[in-house]
Amino acid sequence: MSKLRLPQQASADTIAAIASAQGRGGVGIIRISGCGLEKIIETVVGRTLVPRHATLCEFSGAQGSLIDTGIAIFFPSPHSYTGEDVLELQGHGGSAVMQLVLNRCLDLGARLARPGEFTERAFLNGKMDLAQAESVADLIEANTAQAAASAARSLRGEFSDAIQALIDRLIYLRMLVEAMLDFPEEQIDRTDIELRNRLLTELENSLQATLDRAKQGSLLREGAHIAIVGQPNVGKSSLLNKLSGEDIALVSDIPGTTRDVIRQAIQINGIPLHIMDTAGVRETSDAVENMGIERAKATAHAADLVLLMVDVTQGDPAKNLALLVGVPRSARTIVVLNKIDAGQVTPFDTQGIPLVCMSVKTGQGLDQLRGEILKAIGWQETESGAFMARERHLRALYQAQSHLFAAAGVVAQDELFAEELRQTQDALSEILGEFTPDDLLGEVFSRFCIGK
Ligand SMILES: Nc1nc2c(ncn2[C@@H]2O[C@H](COP(=O)(O)OP(=O)(O)OP(=O)(O)O)[C@@H](O)[C@H]2O)c(=O)[nH]1
Ligand SMILES: [Mg+2]
Repeated sequence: MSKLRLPQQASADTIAAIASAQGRGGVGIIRISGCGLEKIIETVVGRTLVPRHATLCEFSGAQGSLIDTGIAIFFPSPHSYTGEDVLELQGHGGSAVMQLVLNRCLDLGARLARPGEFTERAFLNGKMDLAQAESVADLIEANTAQAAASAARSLRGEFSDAIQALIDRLIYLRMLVEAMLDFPEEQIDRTDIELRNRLLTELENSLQATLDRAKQGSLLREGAHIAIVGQPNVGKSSLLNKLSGEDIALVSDIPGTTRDVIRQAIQINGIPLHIMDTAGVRETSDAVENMGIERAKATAHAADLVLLMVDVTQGDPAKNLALLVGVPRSARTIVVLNKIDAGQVTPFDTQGIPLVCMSVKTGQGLDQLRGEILKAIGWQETESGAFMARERHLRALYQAQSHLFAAAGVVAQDELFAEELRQTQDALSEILGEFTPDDLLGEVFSRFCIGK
């Protein structure tokens, strides 16, 4: 188990990595962290560095040969990213030149950093909590402006502060209850119960608000998988092309055009969505088409959301609902009635499934479909913005919520009440990484890129 620690400069070996992206770039950065930077500064930079000042210098190789001219910045502990002594060497961003500078640092005693090791050290040295450390990776990986904004908020500590505020309130409530446990002769009275209930309700509301923002962040991070299914020729591939704004899937008036699942990543309001166009489902003796139809069914089965596409010009729309047989109830569905430019919409019972009438050809109803998709996957614009939350955070928040719920059932039983509150606090503390199994830390940081 790891607990936030104070900087432990003396025990850390020196790690080095290319921190800038691979390939060619205007500038490349080598980052080195740990003890023993003096030798690298002396040998590679050859100058005394004023803390946190950019110094133009020549980076030297073995026997003093010139590798590059660049900028060196020294951040002495504890005022650095990792909390240790950190040296940044900014040179020309070519892969050969970067590798030469890195190799020189490795020759002088540094070792190559593991993925995420700089941030792991920042966490272990108390520079940031675990939720903030995770948001570093999320910010780097963010593909949309909204995802980046919510990761930046989490990195600044907004998510952690919300969790800490919940923990502080819990501690106050636990203090009240545990004081009673210390004096068993004191009888709990009605005002105590009222106070406990009031504080519990406040806690429940704040936890719910945090959970709502975290769920939105999780959507921004993970997105959703959406399958377009329906009979042949209803316009599924046309819809994929329309939503993505690209001519990706073949479209023709020959039923059975699409055979395989065609995947495309798009975004609506910054939410990453993975759209899957599938083969039209029908009875056929064509073996290859049947394979495609099986894939279509499996895709619908695994999706978070199914767009059941129906052609207004083709027979009884209600019959299409039979295609949903086998799709699990957890997958949400929208019936998309297409080609309203070419036929009359006859009202039919969608069995409670939301219905969008549209024309892929003219674009009519497309914005309504986008809105229904966002609604179906649970996206709500929160005024205060989403927290970039991960599955692990959501699990912990749900766990905290269930203990808080259990606490509400035992308000008058001091010991049980205290125990539920303790477990609520433990679940929340796990988000910040206060008591975190080491294998979880390994899992979190191994997904980072090298040099971060
Ligand atoms: N009038 C009209 N035609 C459309 C519309 N959407 C698609 N089509 C036409 O319908 C035909 C079939 O379109 P596709 O997108 O290939 O249909 P599909 O559902 O992918 O068909 P399969 O791949 O065979 O299952 C094409 O000729 C399209 O141009 C629409 O909104 N209005
Ligand atoms: Mg198709």
